[in-house]
Amino acid sequence: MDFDLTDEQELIRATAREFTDNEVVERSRENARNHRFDLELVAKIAAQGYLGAIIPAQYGGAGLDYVSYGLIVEEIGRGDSAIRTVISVQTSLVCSAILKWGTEEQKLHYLPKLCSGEWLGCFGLTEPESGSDAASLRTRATRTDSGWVLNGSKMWISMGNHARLALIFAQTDPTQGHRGLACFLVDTDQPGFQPQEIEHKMGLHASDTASIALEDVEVSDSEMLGEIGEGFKVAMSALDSGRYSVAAGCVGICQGCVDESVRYAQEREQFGRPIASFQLVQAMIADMAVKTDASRMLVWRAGFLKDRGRPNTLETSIAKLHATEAALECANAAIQVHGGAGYVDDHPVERYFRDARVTTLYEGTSQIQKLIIGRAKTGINAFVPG
Ligand code: COS
Repeated sequence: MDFDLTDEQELIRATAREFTDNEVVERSRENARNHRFDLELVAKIAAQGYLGAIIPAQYGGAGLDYVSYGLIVEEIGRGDSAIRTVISVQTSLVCSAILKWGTEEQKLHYLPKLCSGEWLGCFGLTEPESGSDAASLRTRATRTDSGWVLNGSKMWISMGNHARLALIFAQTDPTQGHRGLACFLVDTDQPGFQPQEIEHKMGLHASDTASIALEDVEVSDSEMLGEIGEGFKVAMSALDSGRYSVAAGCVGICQGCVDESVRYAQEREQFGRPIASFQLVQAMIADMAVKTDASRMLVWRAGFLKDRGRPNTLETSIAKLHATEAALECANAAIQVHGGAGYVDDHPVERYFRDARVTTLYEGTSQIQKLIIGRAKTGINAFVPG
């Protein structure tokens, strides 16, 4: 077993770290305070090649392996989860789905625009009445003479207001359950595509989150991704990549909590000495360090499997479950180390806490990850239809 990164991976990590320190950290507090979806920063991220890291060069991507992608996402996640969400959605949910399921024509048409950042994409799976039970979604795709028409609504869609391309999952035949679902590549310029900003979120203030109404949105047959009935598999395979990306971003939050807590504990003095010298403070930092390392190892294992084309849904769920819960625990502990100072945004730890909170919800809740893991271990499916 080799825990060393290659020279190229070390360089990619160092570059992403420098970029994060110089460009992302700089802006994160103000963007969060102003609820600003920073398109200028998105353009810089695209210029770095971070929107299509795992997409082959022939389609405009950087052609990197999954471990390298995870290293990039970890660094950006340390800087700002809101902008990390852009990378995760664009690269993992949108680009990886097109790469896996698209025709050659679709790949050549969409991927270069997405990798370059010319277009943003969003992933329209979740609905007001369908979250964990993704197969129960109600958006309908109805056959027409020239293709399909979509009607329904989507909820909690990252980048839904700015995306030029939306992957919309819709039911073609309700009697077929998950085998009736299809995925459509929807041009968001159409009048029937109506996104609306979701306001008053607890965290990710600098990210764009939308609800989307779909009213008679027309799509052609050539805009279907995969075949009729393959929509659920498109979604699940995209989530295999998306959950990995969220997990890697959470390793970044964990690492940020360690770094910030160590720095603060060394500087802050109480009872005549730095609080870093107190055993109870060291215990909190040690717990954070262990959680960070364990999460990172799980992410690297999942990346290792992906790079070898081996099954990894279980390992990805394990990494996502552990890293997201660890991020929340580390952020909570980091605020404790900072005391009152951690309760305002002078330090990033309060933002880490608010931004980490959603990660145990989106791309499959912690409970869903546990049931995926439990099913794999026991062989018994706990997702029994009611
Ligand atoms: N990749 C490709 N195909 C997959 C897959 C994967 N990772 N996981 C499952 N499938 C396929 C299965 O092979 C099966 O195929 P068949 O129809 O040929 O048998 C089909 O999909 C159904 O699989 P499964 O039985 O696992 O489906 P379930 O209904 O049991 O899935 C869960 C239930 C809860 C796992 C699923 O609905 C889920 O992940 N929900 C959470 C959704 C989510 O993460 N939402 C967040 C949205 S993005 S913010």
